Amino acid sequence: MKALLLIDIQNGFCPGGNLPVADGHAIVPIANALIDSGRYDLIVASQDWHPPGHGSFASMHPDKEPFEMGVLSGKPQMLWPDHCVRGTPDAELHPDLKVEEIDLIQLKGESHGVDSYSAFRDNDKDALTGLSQFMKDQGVTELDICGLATDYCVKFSALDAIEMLPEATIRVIEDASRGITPEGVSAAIEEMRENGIAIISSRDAIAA
Ligand code: VGL
Ligand code: ZN
Repeated sequence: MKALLLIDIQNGFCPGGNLPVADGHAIVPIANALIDSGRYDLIVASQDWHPPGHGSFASMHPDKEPFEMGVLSGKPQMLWPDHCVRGTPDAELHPDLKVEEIDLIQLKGESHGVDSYSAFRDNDKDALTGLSQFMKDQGVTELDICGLATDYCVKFSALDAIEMLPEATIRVIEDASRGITPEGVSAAIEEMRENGIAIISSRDAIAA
C-alpha cells in the first residue's frame, strides 16, 4: 500500500500568502504529476487550520515580532505572522492542486495553546491527529511526503512518520517541497537522512 502525503500546499505558504515560502507555488505542478502518476493507492493532504488568535501568532504576544522566539504554554515557540486561519482564503489549498484526487484531508493546528507542525500530532507529542492510525488501518507500507515547508511541517511529519509507522518506508520528495530558509532546509534534509528517511526526487518517485 503506497501513500502520498501532501503537506500544507495552501495559499498561505505560497507567494501572496501570509507566511509565504519562496517559490512555494512551484511545487503544485510537481504535486499534480505525482497525483496523476498512478503510483499511489492513497493520497492525503494536510491543511494548517488555525483558529483566529492562535498562540503561535506573534500578534498574540505583546512586544514580539514574527520570526522571533517566544513562549507558548511554557515551551519555546517560533512566532509566526497570522496565517492559515480556518475558513479564510489563506487557509485554502492552492487552487491548482488536483484536490479531486485527494482521499483524505487532515486538518492540524486547531488547538490554541500548542502548534502542530506534523500532520500526525501536536508539537508537544501529546494529542494525535489520527492520521497514523488511519494509515496503519489502511496498511500503508510506503509513504512519500512532500509539500510546505521542508524545514517545518514536512520535516516534522517525516520524523513522526518514521517513529509512528515503523512498518513503513518513509521518503521525502525534495523537489516537490520548499522551505522557509535555505539553512533550515539543508539542516532538515540532513536530520531526516540521519533518521532513516530517504530523500528522493519526483522523477524517482514516479519511476520507481
Ligand atoms: C508551517 C510554520 C507555521 C508549515 C505551519 O506548514 O511548515 N510552518 N505553520
Ligand atoms: Zn501554522
